[in-house]
Amino acid sequence: MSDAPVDYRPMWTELGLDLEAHDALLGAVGPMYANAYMAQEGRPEGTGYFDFVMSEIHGLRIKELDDFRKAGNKVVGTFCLYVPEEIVRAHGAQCVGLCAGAEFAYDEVERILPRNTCSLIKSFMGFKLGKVCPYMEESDLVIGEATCDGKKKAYELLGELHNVHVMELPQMKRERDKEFWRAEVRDLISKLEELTGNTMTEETLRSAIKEVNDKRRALQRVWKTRKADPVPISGKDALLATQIAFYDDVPRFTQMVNNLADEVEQRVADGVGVAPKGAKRVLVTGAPMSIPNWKIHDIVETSGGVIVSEEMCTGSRYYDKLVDEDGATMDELIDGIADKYLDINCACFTPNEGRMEDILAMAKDWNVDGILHYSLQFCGPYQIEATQVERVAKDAGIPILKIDTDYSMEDVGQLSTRVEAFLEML
Ligand code: BJ8
Repeated sequence: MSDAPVDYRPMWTELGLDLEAHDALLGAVGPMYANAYMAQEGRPEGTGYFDFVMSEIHGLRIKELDDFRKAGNKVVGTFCLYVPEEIVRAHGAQCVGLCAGAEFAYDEVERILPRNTCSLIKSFMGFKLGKVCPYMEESDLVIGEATCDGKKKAYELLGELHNVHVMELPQMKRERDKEFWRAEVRDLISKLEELTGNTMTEETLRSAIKEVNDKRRALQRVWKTRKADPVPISGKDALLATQIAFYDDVPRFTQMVNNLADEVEQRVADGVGVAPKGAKRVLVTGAPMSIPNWKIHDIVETSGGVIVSEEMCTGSRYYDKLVDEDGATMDELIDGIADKYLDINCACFTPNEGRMEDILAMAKDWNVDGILHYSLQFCGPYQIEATQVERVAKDAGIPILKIDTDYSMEDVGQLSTRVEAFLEML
């Protein structure tokens, strides 16, 4: 067998990517990854799988999805945690997370979106307009969700360029909101039946629930080891695991994360860490961080601190709760899925007391020295909710640092100074 690198360019061309722009994107992400990840010392060996997945992010995984589609199956792209992966998989389709974490084609984006739009929205529109995201182009359907106003309106524009279905999401969590959301999940089932030509059965649904729960259980195992001091895995690697969880093959990813969990559990037993015992322990909370957004973790962990937990959609909100596997009927299973997803504590909800409770519980259980609240500029929900997070943290006697940023690297120097001062003060 030849070890010559595979040429994915014909596949990218077939997908309609702009090869020159795509080269520029990959040319930027590679060094970012090397700087942030390969420079770390004492990483668990199991993180080698993430290095491999990242090296093939637009290669092997896209080829797998491409082959899957060419065999007559469907791929569904999502931007938010509220879209139930179980329902997608129970229709024989695969689900990939699309949230983009880098600035791209902003000139084009700012022709259709206001400049003061959050980086996350600008990024996904930029990836679409710049024709650089093979995951988007492999998606037969993109499922959006009515969370914040910016996303809602951006999906209308995206809908002019791609096949988009938007799920309506209540903004509160009362009994009648729950009923509404359960109906919305059932509408999604009809939509997916139409897309895939497959009818979900109790058996396919049970199996999908179990598979996705297994993925969450594996991530929970790694998360729990981060309670130890010294901490056996960096926050950066733990964040990467969650980011990859959104698009990797589910059973393979679960297996690899369970292997990593075996290793980091052993590290805890042996007292082996990636940071010295006593390093300042930080909980990060706020908006999600999509690949290749590793900015905050990198700053904290190169400033001598260590991130031990993420209360965010690329963190605990993704894996801390499981879907009920014991529903006796198809309806009970579907309701169990709807209820689990509505229980995610996104700042788009009012009130959002559950998030405050989660932050405080996590701060205690992971024994944190301080909290870092992360918001993207122009994100009303998280920037405003930061006031409440600050209040509950202060009431509990936990120091907190609030950071508002974007995807550019221009403020790294200034943020590093603030983070260093914060860590020193802890
Ligand atoms: S469940 S956090 S993934 S909506 S940063 S686009 S809120 S203006 S991302 Fe999110 Fe789902 Fe909630 Fe999670 Fe709007 Fe804010 Fe931008 Fe945001």
